[in-house]
Amino acid sequence: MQPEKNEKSSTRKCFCVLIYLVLLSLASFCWINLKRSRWHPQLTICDPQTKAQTDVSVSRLEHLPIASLESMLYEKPNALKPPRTDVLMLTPWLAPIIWEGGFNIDILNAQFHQRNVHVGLTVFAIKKYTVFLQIFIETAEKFFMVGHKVNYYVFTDRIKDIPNITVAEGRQLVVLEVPSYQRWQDVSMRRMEMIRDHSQQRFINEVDYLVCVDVDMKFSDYVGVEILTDVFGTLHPGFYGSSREHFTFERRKQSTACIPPDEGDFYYAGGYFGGTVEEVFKLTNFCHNAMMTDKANHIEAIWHDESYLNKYFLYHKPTKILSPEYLWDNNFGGRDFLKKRRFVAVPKNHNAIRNRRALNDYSRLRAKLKFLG
Ligand code: 48C
Repeated sequence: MQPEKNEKSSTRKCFCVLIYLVLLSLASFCWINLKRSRWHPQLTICDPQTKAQTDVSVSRLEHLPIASLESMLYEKPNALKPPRTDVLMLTPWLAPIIWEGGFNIDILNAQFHQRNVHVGLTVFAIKKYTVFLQIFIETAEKFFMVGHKVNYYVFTDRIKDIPNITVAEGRQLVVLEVPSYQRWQDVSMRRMEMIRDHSQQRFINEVDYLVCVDVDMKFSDYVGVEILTDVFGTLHPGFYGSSREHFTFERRKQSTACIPPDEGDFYYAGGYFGGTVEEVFKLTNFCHNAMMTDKANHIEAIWHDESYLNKYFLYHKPTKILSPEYLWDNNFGGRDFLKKRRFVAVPKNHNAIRNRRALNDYSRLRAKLKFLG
């Protein structure tokens, strides 16, 4: 009995040792993989679930296009010497302010051509303002986003008064028929609603960026892809040097456009804003809804759509700001800091326009100029 019993116990011992060795090798195999995976994520990991996730994320990244520019020669930027010291080049929230000398257009054009960017330029020519379209489009052909794809979106109530202008290759003139309003203030304010609705119905499928401007203007120097960003505003030419309390914000608490006297970064012009279609949709939707709330409460902000735009930009900061180079009135004359006048007001023949708006504008601009000293 004894030898048999010994034999059984030695077999049992061998079996236990074998199990122990298998478990040890399995544990060490997992430990090594876990350790190595920390440094080489593409390696397979014990847990099949984690492996699947890793594979997916790697494959999604692999399909990203590699953004690379062709070699080009230009002056080296100097990390210790800013291109300009006479003007503010960057806001406290790190949004560039766009001035001549502050950017290299060749680099920017290469970047935006690589993205095959398509830009929409919206302009409203309601009632007698159709008279401004010929100069507006002709000068845009010469100076606006030259070499890039551009859609001119002309909103009008007078289709037959739209001049027949042939635009260059890669550009198209789209005429959008919209209703007019009796009051010039309503014509101006309803632009927000119309840009919002058309952004949703059409622009989102046709262009990447929108630039939304007044029509009684002309381009007089280059306006290019340097202005493109998520969302931008433009410094009003009458207030770039004003202190905050001199900004003509809406101050009545009853209005949705109200800005308290101790708030405000800059005074933005109502006639020049833009950005991606998505961001312009959000901006115009906010402004339109704010206007409708005020209308229901029988109040209208002091400077109409411009007041609501300034309220929006106070709490939804622009990611770029255009300098007064991008919106100027030659009646103000020149300034040392104004190296370029890219987009300027067209002298209004009040009789031709027969619209109180022009006269009001003039008295308004004169009233504002007193702050310039
Ligand atoms: O198209 C019209 N028709 C009008 O009767 C009144 C305004 N407008 C649009 O709103 C034009 O696009 C104007 O440029 C804009 C309001 N802006 C101005 O009148 C001055 N540029 C401030």
